[in-house]
Amino acid sequence: MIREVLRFIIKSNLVIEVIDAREPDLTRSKMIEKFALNRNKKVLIVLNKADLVPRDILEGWKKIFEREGFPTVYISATMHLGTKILRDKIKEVLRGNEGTVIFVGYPKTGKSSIINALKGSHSASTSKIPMAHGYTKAIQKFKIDSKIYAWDSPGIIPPDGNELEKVIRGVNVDKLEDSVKAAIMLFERIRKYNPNAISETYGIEFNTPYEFFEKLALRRGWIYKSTKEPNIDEAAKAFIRDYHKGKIIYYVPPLSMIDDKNSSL
Ligand SMILES: Nc1nc2c(ncn2[C@@H]2O[C@H](COP(=O)(O)OP(=O)(O)OP(=O)(O)O)[C@@H](O)[C@H]2O)c(=O)[nH]1
Ligand SMILES: [Mg+2]
Repeated sequence: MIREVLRFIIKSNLVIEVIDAREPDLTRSKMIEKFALNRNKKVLIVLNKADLVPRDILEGWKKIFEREGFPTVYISATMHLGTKILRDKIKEVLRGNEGTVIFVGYPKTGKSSIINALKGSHSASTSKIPMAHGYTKAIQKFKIDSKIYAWDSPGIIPPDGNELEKVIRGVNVDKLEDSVKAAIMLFERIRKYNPNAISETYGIEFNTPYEFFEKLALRRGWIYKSTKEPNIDEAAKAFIRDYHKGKIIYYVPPLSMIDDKNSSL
């Protein structure tokens, strides 16, 4: 799967790396960045889900990535905020030249939502691309500007790292060995950065993560028929899915901003 992504990077002129603005450090892929830069491809970073993060924090991350040499924009694909800025940035980075763009990123960072937001009324064109197994599948390109196209199917980077990192990197919850354990790790991380996020999102009061998942399961009617116990596994999965859907508001500030403003974090 990753090989397919690398092949598209090689065929493109610009790589747009989509990351989750709540967790920029954990949802960027330095491997993909290096691969692209080594092949003389430009890399533009998009911090998506910006509706969940305050502007000064977004500006802080943008500065950090730009200092590293990556042009960076932040947007909210689902709220259609920043799409013009993104379009203009793509033009600027390509310096008026013709080009094809590939969107890459971990699952659930919002690649498809961005593509949909950018498509708007622009027409799509099709080209035949040979795929694995000897089949030829039509891969759509769509127009971003008069001379700029983007591949319609984004490159998905398989989630790697430890259990918590995999969850933050959009792993499919059904692939987790122990979804309750993983959900508790996510729960603790969210609570560290926004102590009220979970109770506010769900309107549930609790003292422990376990109690939260029990109450969530009971409220949704997820109960084992035989024992009448709450199915906390189902609740844990739903919680992780809600996180992926951008329903839980918290963010990790850049280290430099933590030191400046709030050394207790
Ligand atoms: N709050 C918020 N949620 C968003 C935003 N963009 C996408 N989402 C949500 O995040 C989830 C994933 O979005 P997708 O566009 O499907 O992400 P993707 O990167 O294409 O995901 P894969 O195809 O699984 O790799 C969806 O539930 C979106 O509604 C955003 O700007 N803000
Ligand atoms: Mg997608």
